[in-house]
Amino acid sequence: MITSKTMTNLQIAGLLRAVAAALELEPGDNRFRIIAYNRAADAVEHATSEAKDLWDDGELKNLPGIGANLFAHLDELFNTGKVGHFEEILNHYPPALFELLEIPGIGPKSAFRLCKALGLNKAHTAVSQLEKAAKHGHIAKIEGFGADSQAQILKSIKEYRGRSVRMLLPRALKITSELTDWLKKDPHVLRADPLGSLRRHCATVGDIDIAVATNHPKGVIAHFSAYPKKIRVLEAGEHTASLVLPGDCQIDLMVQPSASYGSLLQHFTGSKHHNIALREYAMKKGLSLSEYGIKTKTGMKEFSTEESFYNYLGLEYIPPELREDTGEIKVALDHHLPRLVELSDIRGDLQLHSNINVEPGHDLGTGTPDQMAQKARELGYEYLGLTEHNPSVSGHTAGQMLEIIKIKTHQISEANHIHEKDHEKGFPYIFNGLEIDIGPDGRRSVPDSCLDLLDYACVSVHSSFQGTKKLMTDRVLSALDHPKVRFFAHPTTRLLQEREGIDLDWDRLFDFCKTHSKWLEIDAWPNRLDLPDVLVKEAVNNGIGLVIDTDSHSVAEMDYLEFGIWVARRGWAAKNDIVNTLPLTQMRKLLNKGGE
Ligand code: DGT
Ligand code: CA
Ligand code: CA
Ligand code: ZN
Repeated sequence: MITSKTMTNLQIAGLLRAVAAALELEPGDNRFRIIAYNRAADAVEHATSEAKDLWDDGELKNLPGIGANLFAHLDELFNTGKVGHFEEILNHYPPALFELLEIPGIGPKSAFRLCKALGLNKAHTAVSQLEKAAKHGHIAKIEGFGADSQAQILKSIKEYRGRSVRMLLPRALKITSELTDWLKKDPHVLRADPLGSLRRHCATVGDIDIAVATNHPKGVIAHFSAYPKKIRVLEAGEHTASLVLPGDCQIDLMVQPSASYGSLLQHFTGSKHHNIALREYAMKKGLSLSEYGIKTKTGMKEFSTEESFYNYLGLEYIPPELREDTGEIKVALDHHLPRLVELSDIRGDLQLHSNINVEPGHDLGTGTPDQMAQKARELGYEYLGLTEHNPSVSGHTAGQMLEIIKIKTHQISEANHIHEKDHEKGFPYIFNGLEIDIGPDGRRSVPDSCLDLLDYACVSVHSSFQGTKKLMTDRVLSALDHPKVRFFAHPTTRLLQEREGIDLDWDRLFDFCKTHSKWLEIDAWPNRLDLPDVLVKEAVNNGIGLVIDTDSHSVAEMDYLEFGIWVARRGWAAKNDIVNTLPLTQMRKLLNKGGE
């Protein structure tokens, strides 16, 4: 394995996983080290900053999942480009072995035996050599393998080659709701609920897991396996089954009777790290956890609900979004979990693009202000904010921009005036906002004279994504520095599965927001979900106000707000942390004050 001083997070995660795999083959009991390495790999892979940058800034130690030992190894890596201890372990095994581990179903032990039997040594060709050997029937002849595992390996290689990326939530939710409709056609299905990352509302989902409560597991598994949209049945056992749907989407089903349904939900909601931590906590109390219940000295206790399961352990109920082993067990033990924000707490949407033609450089909305207000009313909001993109810089002089904003301001005040009598009857109030591009030099893309006409503005980066952390942060802070600019929209600029986003000095940004009462947006657009959950948690810890909005460019998209709620919940946000849970009267006061 080639290592260097400048390894990326993904490469480091791969390195740590390789060491964990090698440790499985090393003599002695390495269980805890294997867990620690895999865990560190996850932590590094999911970190929002590059480990190298954290190390540069002396902050690598604070990354959860990196203990003293691992820190010493990474320190060596960034200093010298190598980790002596890793090399010593990895050198016991051929590079081909680590490549075979990419194939689903092949673990370190089988990979080792395959490499030995087939003489596989080099990386990069190992998978094709394995495939060739399987096609020629060589694998069936290796001791401990046989024809069945040979066929399975061929299938898995095919899957590995066509492996799809993780799913975004709207697709996962659609698939789940269609499948749930199908499941409910079977009268023996008493309940059906999502599990895993989908239930925890992670930004992306690897596969879909579903729980069913039933007293007829056999029949339910048969009904599930007969799902008309399936491509094939991967597995159908007594309590579990798996299907593949078009687009390489896997669905895992777990069934159990109602009496133990609570522990089933708990066990397969995960996350893996939460479950490991919970298991350790329970073990200290002499209890052992499983999907069937809690084993005590006197026998097995069953739980029909998750609440009773957690309560039995002396913990308050932990909402799925918090189950990531970031301190939730300790806080639940003290009964101090926040009451997480809910969709019904939201009083208005503050980032909406209507079709008021402000001649923007990009993306005008399609709905009229009235249509958007009507939709806001249906959603039960008291207000909405229209934040079209600023008039394009290249196409307008400062004077022309001011004229355009004057017209928009007039249009919005007319709309409010027409509906004035209706406000008491629930017609929402429209705020006059604007989404302003942050220029490469940190300048706002409209003259300040325009801002004077607005109720508020938000600023955001839509171009020039490259730049050092310092430069990018300077840019953002400079653009935020105006009393009418109330929040920073889609702060990382990430596009899930497309663009990683910009590098900012978050501590500096948080400090600035705190000192100047600026808010950060949680953009609920499912491809953005920006701020990401991990940063939401930091913002909440720093006492920074957050705005959850949809960034809608059409009326229908206004339904997406709940995706933002989930991100906020994953970041431990309570109602008080979310600015747009304030009622209209308070929001008006807050915006009219400017700068406060
Ligand atoms: P994903 O699918 O990659 O987005 O992430 P999850 O969290 O849905 O993970 P998944 O589908 O592998 O497993 C679902 C949950 O089941 C996981 O969060 C932890 C829990 N779990 C508990 N025991 C086991 C086990 O033995 N195998 C698996 N695969 N999951 C287990
Ligand atoms: Ca899953
Ligand atoms: Ca699964
Ligand atoms: Zn934007």
